Amino acid sequence: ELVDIPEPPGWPFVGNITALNPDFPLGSMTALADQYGEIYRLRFPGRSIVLVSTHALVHETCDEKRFKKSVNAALKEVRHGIHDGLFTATGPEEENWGIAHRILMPAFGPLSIRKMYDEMHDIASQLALKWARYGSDTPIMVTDDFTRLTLDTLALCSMGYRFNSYYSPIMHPFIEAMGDFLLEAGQRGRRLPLPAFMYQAVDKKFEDDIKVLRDTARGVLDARRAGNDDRYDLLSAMLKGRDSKTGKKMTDESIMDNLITFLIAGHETTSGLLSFAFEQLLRHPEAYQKAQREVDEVVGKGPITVDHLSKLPYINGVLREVLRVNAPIPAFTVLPFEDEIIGGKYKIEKGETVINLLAKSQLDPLVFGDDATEFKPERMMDEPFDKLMKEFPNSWKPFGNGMRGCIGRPFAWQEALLVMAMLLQNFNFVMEPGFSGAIKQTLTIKPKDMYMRAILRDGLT
Ligand code: MNH
Repeated sequence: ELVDIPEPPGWPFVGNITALNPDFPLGSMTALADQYGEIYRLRFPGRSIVLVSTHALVHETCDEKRFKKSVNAALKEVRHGIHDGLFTATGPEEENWGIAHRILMPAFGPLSIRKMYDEMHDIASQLALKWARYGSDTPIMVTDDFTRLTLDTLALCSMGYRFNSYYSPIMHPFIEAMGDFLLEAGQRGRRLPLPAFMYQAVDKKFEDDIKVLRDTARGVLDARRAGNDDRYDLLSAMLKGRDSKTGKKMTDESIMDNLITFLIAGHETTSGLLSFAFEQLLRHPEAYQKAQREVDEVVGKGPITVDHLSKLPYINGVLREVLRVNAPIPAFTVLPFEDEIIGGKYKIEKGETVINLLAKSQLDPLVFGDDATEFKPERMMDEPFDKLMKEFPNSWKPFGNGMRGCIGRPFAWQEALLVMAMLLQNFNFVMEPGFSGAIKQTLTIKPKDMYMRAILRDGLT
């Protein structure tokens, strides 16, 4: 028996557009889920979306035989700048996606990422040095400094480029252009239908920002080709790699698309993960103590090596639990190849966008119990985590799904473990009073206006 999917009442012409707070659409989406339940539909001019909030329904839409990634309205705008790069490609029907995917999978494998350890360590120690120099009286804008860290790490490890962001209040022109480009891409989807000339100035700026991104990538690529250095990074993997299936190499355009893609896809997400991790540890002193004790026991006072990182089971649990309760990408979108029925009773039409609301489904009490909303790193340590993945596949999806899942996961994991270990080893942290717990949403989410202070434990190691 089919059941109608609930729909909040809308307005003529604009439908449910006013149901979403433009500054924090996620908040509106979860509130509507609380009101309407496991599934509901929103209608906008010319399209509709279905939002699902339970593990059972998300599990169904993760079936890649029935559903595929949907390049949503914001991602379509991002395509103006990075085309069919890995993140924004529609799927295997775009040949460049497959070529890049096959060439880059090994380059993002754990063994290749290990080779990037020294450069990750370089950027992480610069952050520790900066915070040590601040002294314990200076409130640290946590998310901004983590974003400098993740951007500088990505640029160095992907193409040997140094943004040197830490000591500059003005971001590097590339970073500035990237931020403005992403902001405008998000805003275009909400444009009022005014005559084109009204948007001339913002459109020009959009094109100019894209030019800065591409000119920078082109410059790095040309310089690498002209030089004869033999460094290993993602750029060299792309320049040298040949696709096992088609025998083709990546084109220069595709290499540039993907260089920019890594910076876009990898910086806010990892920065959000680290920021939420410190928020949670500071809210849960017991977890904080355990994490710090683990670093003291495993690493002690000396330098952190890549081998230490595989011996931090509790911090692994912390990071996974943070991604469960505060996924930086709190939803991902798919669409059905054909008309579909999910949950045995809800009909979704071919091509209609389905939003998997991780911010709800990853808190499903049927999977995580009555304490599903609480932060408990123990439940995400290796053994219970492996059990969870077997018992409830697709209950933890912060890296997305299947072949369109995150290619940068080992990169992000190594970086996050290293930074957690280094900061806990060297500092004690306190939350600066006044933090409201609010969230800032762009393409990702992160804590809004969170400041903390860093107190050196001994000297810096
Ligand atoms: Mn990442 C895809 C989350 C770090 C590069 N990433 C995805 C998706 C999610 C995601 C979710 C799927 C999006 C979708 O279905 O539309 N990514 C994360 C998180 C972190 C992260 C939570 C850190 C924590 N990602 C990184 C890093 C890089 C990266 C670091 C690059 C170095 N991610 C990608 C790319 C894709 C992706 C590239 C697209 C892969 C594909 O579709 O082929």
